[in-house]
Amino acid sequence: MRTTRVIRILALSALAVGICWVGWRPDQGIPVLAEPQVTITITQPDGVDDVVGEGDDFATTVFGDPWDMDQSTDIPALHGLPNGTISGGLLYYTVQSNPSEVPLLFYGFVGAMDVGKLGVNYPVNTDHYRWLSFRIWQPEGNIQIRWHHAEAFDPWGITGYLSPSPTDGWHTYVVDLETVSKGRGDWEGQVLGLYIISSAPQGTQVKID
Ligand SMILES: [Ca+2]
Ligand SMILES: [Ca+2]
Repeated sequence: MRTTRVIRILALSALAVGICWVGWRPDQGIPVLAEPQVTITITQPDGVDDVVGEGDDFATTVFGDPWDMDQSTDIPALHGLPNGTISGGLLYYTVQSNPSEVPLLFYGFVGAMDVGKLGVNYPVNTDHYRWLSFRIWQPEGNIQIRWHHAEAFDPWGITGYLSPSPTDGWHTYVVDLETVSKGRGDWEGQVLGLYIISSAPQGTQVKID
């Protein structure tokens, strides 16, 4: 779903306003007219039922396929989530004895053919993409984001537990990966692997929209 007033899609996005400004200085001796000051009043958007366009979302821009959990190809590397399924626009999984790792972007296998939507083929430029937003239903436990800088586990980084802690109901997290509290590493350089980590008691069922 591409609603924009309420963030529903899973997206790693750039939030940047680029301003290109070209100026010049007139040659001396050429008169310059003084323009009266102009006051601009913005009447729309006014904060009521506003709809704004989507930003530059990594999966949409790079893969042409947003992480909206509408296709099985959204999370192709479900080997990291053996009980995961995608159905009806949602990703479902059940936490096992270890935390569940949702591979939004899998870095690839060293020594194997790198084919398809792998991080080694399509790394995330952290100078451009820094916000991760996702809607998740996880009744308890904790959630972290982990990333990898090579076609291997090392080097890697991870956030601290996201706030607020998950509760019984849907919640949309919007994480600034550059400034969020880290458990290790920094959001920098090229990122080849990106995971959502669900820590919860074994048997906890989780949904991501
Ligand atoms: Ca999709
Ligand atoms: Ca969805």
